[in-house]
Amino acid sequence: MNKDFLSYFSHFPVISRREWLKLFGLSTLSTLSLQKSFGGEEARKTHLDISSPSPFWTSQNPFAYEPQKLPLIRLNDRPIVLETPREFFEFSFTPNAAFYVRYHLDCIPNSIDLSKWRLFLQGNFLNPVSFSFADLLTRFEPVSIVAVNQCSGNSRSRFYPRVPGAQWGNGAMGNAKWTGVRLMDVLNKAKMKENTVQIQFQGFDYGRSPEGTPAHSFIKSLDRDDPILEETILAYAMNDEPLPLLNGFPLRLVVPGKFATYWIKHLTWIRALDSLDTNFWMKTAYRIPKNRHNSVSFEDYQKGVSFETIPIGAIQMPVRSFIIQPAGDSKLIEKMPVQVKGIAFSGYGAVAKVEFSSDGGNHWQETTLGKDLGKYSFRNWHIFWTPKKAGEYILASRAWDEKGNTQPLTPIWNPGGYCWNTVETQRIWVGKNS
Ligand SMILES: Nc1nc2c(c(=O)[nH]1)N[C@H]1C(S)=C(S)[C@@H](COP(=O)(O)O)O[C@H]1N2
Ligand SMILES: [Mo]
Repeated sequence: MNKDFLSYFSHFPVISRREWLKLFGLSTLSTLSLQKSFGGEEARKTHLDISSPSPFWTSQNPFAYEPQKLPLIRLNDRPIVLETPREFFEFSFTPNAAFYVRYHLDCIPNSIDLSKWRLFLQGNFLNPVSFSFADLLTRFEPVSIVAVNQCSGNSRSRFYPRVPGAQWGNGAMGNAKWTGVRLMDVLNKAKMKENTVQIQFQGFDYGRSPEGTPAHSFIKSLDRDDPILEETILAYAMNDEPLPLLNGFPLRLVVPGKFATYWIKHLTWIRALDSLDTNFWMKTAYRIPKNRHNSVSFEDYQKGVSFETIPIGAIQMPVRSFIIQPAGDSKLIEKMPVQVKGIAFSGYGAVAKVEFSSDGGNHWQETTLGKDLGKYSFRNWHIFWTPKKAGEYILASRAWDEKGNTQPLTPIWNPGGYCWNTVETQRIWVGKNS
């Protein structure tokens, strides 16, 4: 197992051009021009082969400069998609200005008049109401929670063979203190009817496609009997500041422990539904294999073997951990202790233990956990490590949560590129000191 684990990360296996084209649904004819860029040994030596898993912590893209944001890694600009650089994860709280950004639709407002803004409760309620921003601030008890917001496709660039979708490194996540009002307090004012089965959420961003099409509106729903509704909040503050526009100003849903696709930004409409939501974003997109690691074999998938799927909201975020420092960008020195630092989290409960390995996963040592900021938060960890002699090392970290869940050592695969939580490695070089 450890051998597989190491070889997976040390080499970058290549998928044949035919397989790659098939995966992306392209015909050979239309892709003759790709042959040059993706085929041939020469290209492989000088370019990152995008059919292989990315060896980089974050994606390798130019920086973008957006209002209210530090320079962030640009995956896309229509719609805006930005990744947080690795350095910001040294802190337990991700600064608002460095927090990653993901949109599906490209029409977002440049300004919002809070005196006109309303949150509408519609559908299967006895008392459909709307609230102003001032109502939210004054008529409800404020509550705060520290919670990790992670995109379902975080680390998608690790999938081999690669899958379509934003080729995120590990930076499609962030941890913040969210303050707002309880979803249940708001729902109770509108009085859900007995036969309500789901609550639907929509923000005011939209796409240029016709109304009613998936590319016009991004809409997600949570089951009425999901216990997470009790902990879900409508947040107007992020790290004790108003939300940055790109992270959902003026109000966003915070669903602790669940993937961020449910954390609707610019929240404007809450609808009580008396039948299951069958919109594209629930029924077709964001679905995962229904099994322990939400993983299927690529070969079976290619053969068309069918598998049962569930919406990604049916699970919590699987446990993960990351080494943030050392980052492999400079040599360490033999016999000199260094502090290895990182973060861990799990959607299933508190992080119980984080282990560290300096030999590619053959031996593991327990690390020291940092401050407990709540079970849905990043948990910092560190360990002092002394490389005994010069050479190359493969560092790794592996977290366990209080439910006994841990990270797989071997890669998972699914066609959406979701739920990656395989142990991450960090290659390190140690130099001689004499
Ligand atoms: N209104 C709206 N909310 C949204 C989305 C969106 O496209 N529109 N994308 C979701 C997805 S898939 C993710 S990963 C998170 C990203 O949150 P962030 O941009 O604040 O980091 O927002 C979620 N909420
Ligand atoms: Mo996402």
